[in-house]
Amino acid sequence: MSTIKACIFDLDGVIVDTAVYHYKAWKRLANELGFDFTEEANEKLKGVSRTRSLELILQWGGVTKTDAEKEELATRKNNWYVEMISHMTPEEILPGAKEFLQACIDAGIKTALGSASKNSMTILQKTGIAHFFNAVIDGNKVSKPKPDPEVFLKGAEQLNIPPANCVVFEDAIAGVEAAIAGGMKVVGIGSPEVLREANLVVKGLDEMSLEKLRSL
Ligand code: B16
Ligand code: MG
Repeated sequence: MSTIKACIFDLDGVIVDTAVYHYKAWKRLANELGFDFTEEANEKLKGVSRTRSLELILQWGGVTKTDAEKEELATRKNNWYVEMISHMTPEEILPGAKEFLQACIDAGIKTALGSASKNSMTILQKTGIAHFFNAVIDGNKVSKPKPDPEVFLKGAEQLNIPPANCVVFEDAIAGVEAAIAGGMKVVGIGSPEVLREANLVVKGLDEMSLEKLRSL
């Protein structure tokens, strides 16, 4: 057992739930292109980058687009999404997130954000939680999407903590895989049947404690 010196948190699905906003924006785009997009399909996009999400949606709709058209479509979706998250409030922080972040800080454990979203800073600012993180690594700072460990390794590097002393909190399978590939422990947020590879799975950060963290 190695000492836990840092916790790295995914954003969407762990600290806040912006999946509904992503869903509304992707659905609007799909409808404009002439096909539907279900909430079930949206589940498959959790933790997946914007570019990859668009590719999958076009594939599901049986539509082919050029690279330039894809860029325009991704921008169109993002503009709708950004408009929606600009109205986010501190009430949208998931139960237990702030309390667990504060418990980590009080215990001298460093904290970082490790998210695929290029809109992370807007979300952190609108919900008033930017000050809880010693480092923020988001979609603007990485070139390889999860399950590549780049986002978490950069977080550990910025915190100056070896990966073996870090714990990642993730709700997506690709994120759990990324943490493991980076040599870190991982707490899955969601269902144990889905996040099988995680060292521990809880329903939300309201179920986390320093005792559980130390037992990993
Ligand atoms: P953006 P996470 C991910 O956030 C979302 O789960 C995923 O649905 C989204 O496509 C991705 O961010 C990119 O977001 O379009 O804002 O750059 O779970 O890694 O915090
Ligand atoms: Mg997530």
